[in-house]
Amino acid sequence: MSELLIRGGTLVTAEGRREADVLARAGRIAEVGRDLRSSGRVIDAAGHWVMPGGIDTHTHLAHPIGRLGVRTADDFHTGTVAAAFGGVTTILDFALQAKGESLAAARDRRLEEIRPDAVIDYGFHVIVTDVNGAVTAEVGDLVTEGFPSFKVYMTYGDKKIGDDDLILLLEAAAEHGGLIYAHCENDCAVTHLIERHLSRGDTGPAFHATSRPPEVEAEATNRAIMLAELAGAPICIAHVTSAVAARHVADARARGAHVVAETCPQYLVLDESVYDPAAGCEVAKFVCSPPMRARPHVDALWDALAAGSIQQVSSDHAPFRFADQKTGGCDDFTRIPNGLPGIETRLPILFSEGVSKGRISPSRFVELTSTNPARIFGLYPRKGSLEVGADADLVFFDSEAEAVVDATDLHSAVDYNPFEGMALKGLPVLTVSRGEVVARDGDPTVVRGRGRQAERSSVSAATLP
Ligand code: DUC
Ligand code: ZN
Ligand code: ZN
Repeated sequence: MSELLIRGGTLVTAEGRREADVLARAGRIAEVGRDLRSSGRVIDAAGHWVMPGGIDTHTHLAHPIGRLGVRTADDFHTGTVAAAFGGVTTILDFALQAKGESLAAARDRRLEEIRPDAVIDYGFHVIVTDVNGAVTAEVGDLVTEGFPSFKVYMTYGDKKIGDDDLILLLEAAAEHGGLIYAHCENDCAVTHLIERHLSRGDTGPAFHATSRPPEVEAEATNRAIMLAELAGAPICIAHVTSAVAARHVADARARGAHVVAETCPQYLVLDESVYDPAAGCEVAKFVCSPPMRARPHVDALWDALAAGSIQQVSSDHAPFRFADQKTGGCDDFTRIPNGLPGIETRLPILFSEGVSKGRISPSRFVELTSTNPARIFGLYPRKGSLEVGADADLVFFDSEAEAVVDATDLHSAVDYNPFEGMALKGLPVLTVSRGEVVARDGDPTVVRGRGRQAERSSVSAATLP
C-alpha cells in the first residue's frame, strides 16, 4: 500500500498546534505522532505549518450564471488545478436544476461533467429552481445518497424561488437531514432598483452596486432565517457582506436558531471604492452579487469572524474573463456576468489579512476554511481534520513567505484578478490530496480526473458549528 510520511512539521488544526509527523497510507491518515517511520516517500515539512486541506464549499465551475446564462470561464480541470495551488483539497460546487427536471437528473448530469476533469475531491449542492411535490419528495433520497445540501436563490431571474416554495423546501430539509444554503437578496427591491437606474440612464458598471444596497440583503437574510425557524430547519446563509445581515445571523444564533453563515475574502478586503465611476468599464471586474460594501461593513464582518457568528469563509469563485465576458456590459450593468475569481487566493488572502495581521489565530483560520465547512456540509471528520482515519488531505503553509497577487501566476482561466497587486504574507506551498502531492512549486503534477466524489452525511443541528 502506498505511503507518504510528512516529517517535522507543525500541525495546526481547529483544536490547536503541535509538533508531529503524519503518516498517510492508502490515502488516509494512518498515524500521527513523533518520529514516525516509513519505507515510502518522505517529505520534510520542517519550518512549515501542516493543516487540513482547504475546503471551498462555494464554487461555480463551468456554470451558466445570470439572466444571459454566461458560463464561468473555469471548467472542472482548470478550476480544480487552481484550487489545488491555492491549498484546497475539496470543493463543493453546484448542480442547476432545469425547470421541469428532477433533482436526481440534475445531479446525474453534473456528475458526468465533473468526473473526467476534477483533480481534487468534489461534491455539490443542487440548486433548486422548480419546487413541486415530486421535487420535495426527492429530498430524502438525495440526502441519503450523499447530497445533503440544496442551494436556493431568493433573487436571480428564473433561478429564484418564492417564499412559498422556500417554506416547502425548508420543511423537506428539516424532515430528512438536509441543509438549505440561501443566496439572500430581496428580489422585488433588486428588480425595482435596477429599473429605476436604467430609466434614469444610470447604466454604467458602477451602478450595479447601488442597485443592490445592504438593505436588500439584510431583509432577505432575516426572512430566510425566520422561515427556517418556522420550519424547524437549519439554514446556511451564503456570502454575508453587510453589518445588518451579520447582526441578523448573530441574533438568530443567540436565540438558539440553527443558523450558520459564510463570508468571502472579497468582502473582507475590498470595499465599495472598487465601484468608482471614474474607472469606467474596469469596474466590471468587481461586479458580483451581493456587491462590496462601505468600510464599516467590512469591519463588522471581521468582528463577526472573531466573535464566531460567521463560521466559514468560502470563495464564491465565479470567474469571467474581462476581455470578452465582463466587457459585454460596459454600457449596461445588467449584462455583466456577476462573479469574481477567488478559488486560488482564498487561503493566502485570509491567512495574510487574518493570521499575519493578528486578527484571527492559526486555529481559527483552519476552522473557517476547512473544519467548519466540513462540519456544516456533512464532510466531517473524513475531511477537515487530521485525525487517524481522515483522508490525507493537507496543505503546507510557509507563514513567512511573501508574494504579490499577479493574475499571470495563477491557474484560473481568466485574464485578471480582483486582488491584483495585493501583498501577501503566508502562502500555501504544497498540497496533498488523499496522500498524493497535487500542487507544489508552480508545477502541476496531477492526473486529470483523479478527484473523487467526497462522501457526505446528513446535516442536523448537532453537526453545525
Ligand atoms: N453571485 C455572484 O456574483 N456570482 C455567482 C452567483 C452569485 O450569487
Ligand atoms: Zn450567491
Ligand atoms: Zn455563488
